[in-house]
Amino acid sequence: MEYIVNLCCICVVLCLSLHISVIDATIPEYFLDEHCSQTLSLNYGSVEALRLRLTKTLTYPDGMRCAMRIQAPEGKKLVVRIEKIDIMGTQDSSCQDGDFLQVFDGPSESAISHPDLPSNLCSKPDVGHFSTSGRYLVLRFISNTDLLTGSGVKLTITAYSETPCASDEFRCKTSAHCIKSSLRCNEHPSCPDGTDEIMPDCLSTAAIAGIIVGCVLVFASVVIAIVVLCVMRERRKRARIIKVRQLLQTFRLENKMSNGYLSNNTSRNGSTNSIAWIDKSNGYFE
Ligand SMILES: [Ca+2]
Repeated sequence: MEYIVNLCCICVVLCLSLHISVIDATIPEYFLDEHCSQTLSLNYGSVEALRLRLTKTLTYPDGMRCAMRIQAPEGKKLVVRIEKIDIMGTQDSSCQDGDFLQVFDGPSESAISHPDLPSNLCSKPDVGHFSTSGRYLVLRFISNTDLLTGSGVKLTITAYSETPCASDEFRCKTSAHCIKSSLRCNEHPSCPDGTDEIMPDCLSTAAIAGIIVGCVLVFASVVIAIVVLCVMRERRKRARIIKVRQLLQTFRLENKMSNGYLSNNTSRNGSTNSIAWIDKSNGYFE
């Protein structure tokens, strides 16, 4: 019984200790071809991140030349996680004869290409992320062909400040990036090392719901088990009482038999099957 009670306590404590909170998982998503020659400012209050894709449709026109600028809030820089770059075309090793994406580390297309990246990108580079040296980033897409397109581009771009982090910021575990705390556990990695989504600190809503349901089921099972055990215990108790009573009755019967006898006896007046107890002390038994 003590074990069951302890198990109940553990379940309750586990459920109560879960970090259950409503997480704003919304990061706006944009398409590069819808924002040519525009500037997107990462100034959404607590969000300060966006997801970027190349085009809204699977195909794009030939001869496309589209550049978009992204701006971090004052005093911050940008970190870009490369989820996917898959641009098809008549590719060579430098993508020069096909379609490609270019990344400029500055406010305009005249800025230098980012030093961590190839000048032209048509497939995912060796690095999975890069950071800007300032608050601006320019992405330019050029299509030279109208051949098959790839599965596209997926980037997550997040504003960050360098350590020490402010009180409303989260510090990435293995780097000096500070991102908004609201970007933690929103199912979209923003840190270069992805530690803003690390487990078990972050549990998805579905996982939390599953654990709560599991806890409830375990708790209900334990309660049912306790009820069943109590009922069985009560039944065993009653059975023991009945058995004791039967033993007492048997004992009393045997005790009486040891002091007299019970027999089908014929009465002296000739009647049959009458039952009589005759005490041994009266000498009749002999
Ligand atoms: Ca995140």
